Amino acid sequence: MNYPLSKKILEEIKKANKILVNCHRSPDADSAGSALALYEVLASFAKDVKVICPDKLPEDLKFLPFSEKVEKIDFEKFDFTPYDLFIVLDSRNAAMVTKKRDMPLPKNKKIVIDHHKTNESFAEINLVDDEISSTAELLYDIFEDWGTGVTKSVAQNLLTGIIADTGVFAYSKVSARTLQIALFLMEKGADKNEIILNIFRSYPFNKVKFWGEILKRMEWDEEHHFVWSAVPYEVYKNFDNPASAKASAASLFAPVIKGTNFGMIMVEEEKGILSISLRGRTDFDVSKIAEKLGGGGHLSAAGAKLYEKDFDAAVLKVLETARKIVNEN
Ligand SMILES: [Mn+2]
Repeated sequence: MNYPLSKKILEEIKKANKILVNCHRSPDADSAGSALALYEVLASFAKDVKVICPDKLPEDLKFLPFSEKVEKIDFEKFDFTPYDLFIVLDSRNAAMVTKKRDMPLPKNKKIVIDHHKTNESFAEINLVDDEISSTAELLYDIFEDWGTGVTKSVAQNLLTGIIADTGVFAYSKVSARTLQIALFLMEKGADKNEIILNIFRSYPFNKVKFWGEILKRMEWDEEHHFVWSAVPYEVYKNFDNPASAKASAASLFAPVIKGTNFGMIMVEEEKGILSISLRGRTDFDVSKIAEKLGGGGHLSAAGAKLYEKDFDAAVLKVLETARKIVNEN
């Protein structure tokens, strides 16, 4: 038994007939892979399962088995009343689930399964393990606790979540156990090459060109040991609003510069909304900065959104917050 709560979660699932599973806003590979793996397992228990998301699943995740099951919904309009249980995956708070800033979650019984350090434990049952690489790895352990067999498609969905959330097994939360699980999933038929090709080698050309803008604007704060770049909406929109360009640029360029502890990529993705991705290079905890800005995340990968009309003021606020936290640590 990996988690004492696994049994309690299974009991709630057994009692339920109609179950909702979510993908979080701007769904990433861990969110979608986890949701679709859980979808398949719950369906194999003869449950009526629906996977809901406040955004559309991005094209580059359509290779995932059962990806057609992800349904974009508006949380303000969707009828939650027929559902007995809502299982919330890979989401640290309500806003990440609904994409609305101040909307409470529906009243359905909820279970949270997550690996974000800053998870707000907002359900009746909360299984949060911030020592684990990904929600997909956590789900693998839960399935093992349940004694559920892993099909080829469950293996593919889980391995996708693990590979994506670990930057191909590079990040610090990758343990020997993570690698053992990956080995087992590949033995079950998961196709590592297909995952790498789709997640790390299928960037649209406009996205890569946009990264050029990010790099061109990158600054080095030598005193506080970080790099940062900020792109206003007027520039972003000229590149046809490339999806998740900021997060992937952050993973690629923010934590790789000698002499720094971390990097921050800021993109005004909607007019008046500055979206920030932070990535750590050393053991400096970037989630502290994200939390101060109203966001959250992990030790070496975190994010936040600032709702601030003036772009320069928003950027300044991020820089001042970062410098303050660096000085305090
Ligand atoms: Mn995740």
